[in-house]
Amino acid sequence: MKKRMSGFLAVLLCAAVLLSLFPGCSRQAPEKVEYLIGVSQANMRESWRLALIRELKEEAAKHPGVRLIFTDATQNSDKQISDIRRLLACGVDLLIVSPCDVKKITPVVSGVYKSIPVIVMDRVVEGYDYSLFIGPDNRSIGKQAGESVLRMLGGKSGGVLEICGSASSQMSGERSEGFQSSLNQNPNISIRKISIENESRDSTEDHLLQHKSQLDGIRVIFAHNDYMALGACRAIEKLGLKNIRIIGVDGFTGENDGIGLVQKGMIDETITCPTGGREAIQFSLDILQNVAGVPKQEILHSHKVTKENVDAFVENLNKPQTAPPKTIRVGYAQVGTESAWRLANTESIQSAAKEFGIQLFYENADQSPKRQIEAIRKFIAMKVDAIVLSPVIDSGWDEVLREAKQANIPVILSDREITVQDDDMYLTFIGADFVEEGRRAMRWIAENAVPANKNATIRIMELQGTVGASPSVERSLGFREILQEYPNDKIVYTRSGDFTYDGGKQIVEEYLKTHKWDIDVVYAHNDDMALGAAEALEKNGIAPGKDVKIVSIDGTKNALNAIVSGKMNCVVECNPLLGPQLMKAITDLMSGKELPLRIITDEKVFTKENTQETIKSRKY
Ligand code: GYE
Repeated sequence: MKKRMSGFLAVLLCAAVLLSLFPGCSRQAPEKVEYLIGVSQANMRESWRLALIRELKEEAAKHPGVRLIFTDATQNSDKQISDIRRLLACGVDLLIVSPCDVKKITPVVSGVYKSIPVIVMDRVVEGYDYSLFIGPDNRSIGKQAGESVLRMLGGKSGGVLEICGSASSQMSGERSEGFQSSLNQNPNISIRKISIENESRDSTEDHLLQHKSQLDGIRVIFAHNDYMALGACRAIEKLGLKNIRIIGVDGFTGENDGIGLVQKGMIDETITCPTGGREAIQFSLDILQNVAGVPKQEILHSHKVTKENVDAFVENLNKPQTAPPKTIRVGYAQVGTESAWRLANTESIQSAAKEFGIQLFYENADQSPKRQIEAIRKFIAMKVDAIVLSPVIDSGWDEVLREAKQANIPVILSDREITVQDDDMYLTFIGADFVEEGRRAMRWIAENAVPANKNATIRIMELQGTVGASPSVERSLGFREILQEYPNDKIVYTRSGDFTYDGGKQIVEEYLKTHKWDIDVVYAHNDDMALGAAEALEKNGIAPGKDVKIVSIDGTKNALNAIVSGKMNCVVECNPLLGPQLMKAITDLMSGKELPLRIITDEKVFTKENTQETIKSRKY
């Protein structure tokens, strides 16, 4: 009895301590708390992070029963790790974390993700052990700034000063990469770089006043955030220098924030970097209420705001959302009918259009890019409200997309990506991370295809998809990225099977015409080619899944059944059911809502250990 009393007192004491540490920790607060969300912020010093906190609070306030608890890691990873532990001890239902240092926080996030959902903000952790990542595309921000510098210098030579943030910052590294990739177009530009560890206005101003020679010959400054841009502006003023253009990043509307500085003419341009706070709360509720269609990554758009468009930008910011038009008309240029995945993808998009009451004009291009271009021109002539393109290959789209842009018809990419001169040729991409799919396939091979003796080589046959199609290009890239870590594993034969069953079959038959079978692993860019290859192997007395390992990508029912029957060994999922997300995005767009730059779907890896339970409910 005495022992039980002391135990109860100890729990009471703990609860009291937690309550004192986190007053919000109590679920018994005045109004009933339904969801307790912990927010671990890297620091509460930077304006961008304070804006994120503000937006999280504003959005949460719209949802009764949602309670947020914040921690401030003061830019110290060890503190952030203990903050996260304390939030867990507080019994939060979901964790939102904006990492100080992604390398140090990654294992902690993976651990937490085993017990509760985790939303990662701003800087993505390594791997995919989290529920959702919301953040900017820092390379695109740097690239846009570089394009502005090229425009400002008008192709002439000139000195450019890049004011970077902390040298260890993932954000700054990526912005620099994007910046450099644009400036490479004009070799006459000389770049000078400085790094301001705390990324603040005053440190930037002080640094430039103490090292004014760093401004010699400088015509344009690109600062990785608006506060460093303001610091540079103040230093230039104090030094009496003239005609130096300044570009910042973040684009908040306060007096001394990016938009305000552009409106006052203190800086020439800012590139917006939205916080994603609103989306984080909306998705937190979707996750906690098991709403379908939560993506794996939501990459937010960044816009250039200049003297010329600042007023229109601010006006648009404050524009209330409108009801979508009664009937939304959408032109949909599909790849073809080449695989089970494709058929499921088309079905998902057509049925979701019905559900959303969207009028869909569907064109099947039978894997011909030319027919897709014709289809898009037809949609432009029909004056549809939006065009959805699933491009057969990734290049050759600039001209026809420019026509769609001139006709003011937004283009959304579904499933596959393209390379275009101007990134604003399309609005959003919804689909998978094909590079990661390739990595996952090779990671499985590295762990499961063990050579007969340690010096033996694992011989891999690669069945590639359509040449020039983004899934083929990127599944090859991701696969080779991991392959290089395993010198004993070699791709000895690679051919394109065009993502078709017959294509996969023919490759194996071709090989056996001139070779005796000496392949340890067949890596197929999709299930259909893998199943075709398996048929050809069986016909030649080689047991697929046993004599040779079969690894593919998609996750169709046929392939999952082949895993259960032992004819295939691993299938990396690529989700074809993009319909609901696509139709929601189009409806949002038609209501005046800003769409993210990229929406990346959530996917699994199937092996004999975890396939059986999935097959029954598999829709495709
Ligand atoms: O893997 C394949 C289809 O674009 C992701 O295309 C899609 C691919 C998919 O032919 O089955």
